[in-house]
Amino acid sequence: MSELLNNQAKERIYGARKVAVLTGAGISAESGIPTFRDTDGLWTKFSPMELSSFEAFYNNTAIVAEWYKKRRHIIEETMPNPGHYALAEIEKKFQYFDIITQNIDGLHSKAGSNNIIEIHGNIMKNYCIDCKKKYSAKEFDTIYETSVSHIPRCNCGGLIRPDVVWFGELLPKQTIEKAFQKAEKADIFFSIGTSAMVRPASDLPITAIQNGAFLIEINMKQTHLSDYTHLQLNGPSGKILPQLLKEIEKILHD
Ligand code: BV8
Ligand code: ZN
Repeated sequence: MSELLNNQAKERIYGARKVAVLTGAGISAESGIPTFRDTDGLWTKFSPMELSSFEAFYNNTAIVAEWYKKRRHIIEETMPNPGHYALAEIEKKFQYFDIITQNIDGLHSKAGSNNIIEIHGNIMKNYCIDCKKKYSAKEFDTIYETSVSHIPRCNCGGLIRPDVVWFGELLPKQTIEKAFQKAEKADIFFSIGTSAMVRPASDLPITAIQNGAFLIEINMKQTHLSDYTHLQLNGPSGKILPQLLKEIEKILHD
């Protein structure tokens, strides 16, 4: 495989102290988790608004609860892929390295990454919409299986929902503020496996370049972001990231 990085990228990596990464569903595709918009994506069967919104949950609780339970069971069986593991290694090469992920699958921490900002939440966590009591995935499943018509309710009577950010919901204030701070200060910003269509996540790479970052995109194809990037690496992240790790090691050890 020819070298991924051009001289400009090598220089920027050599001098970088702060690196931030935005990941999307594409980085988990090679772990077997369907993305959202690809042809075999989750949303080909349902539209996002039908399932990933509070209204959908409130009006079709059993359907939405089942959809998340099904997705979670797929996720519980999946392992990180070489792309996740390579990122966990690349983290060690820089003084400051943060992963801002749109994914709710927890695969970055399973792969050993430390500084992870889950801006859309985590599918393993659940809480009561009334009293905010937290419920583990296991507790949720038990309540779901034993509840009347699979409407998962807290002992206070409130509905139990997944701790994820739905369309039309605000992202947790501290979490998104921290993500924008990382983007503002980044010397290098990677956008990996995201169609860059969902806001405010998709504003992060733009914020990074507006503050002088070198923007590298890793994706199978062009996205909304591609015209703004300094370097486009096209291909599966599970293949590109291990190669990128080798090239970064070479730059920083030479
Ligand atoms: C907000 C958690 C303020 C849940 C997710 C109209 C009405 C209501 C809202 C809006 C509106 N217009 C705009 C908005 C704002 C809205 C938005 O951006 N909508 C878009 C669709 C236009 N955003 C929000 O609502 C956010 N909140 O703004 O609050 C507000 C309030 C009210 C009204 C307006 C604003 C909340 C957004 C969070 C939604 N929750 N997830 C769950 O997962 O179930 S979003 C969900 O979809 C994911 O988390 C992810 O963020 C997004 C999917 O995007 P990607 O990760 O990029 O995945 P995708 O499949 O699209 O792309 C995969 C990419 O990978 C592709 O490019 C592919 O080429 C590439 N790829 C595939 N394989 C590989 C690969 N690359 C490399 N290697 C591979 N192997
Ligand atoms: Zn409750």
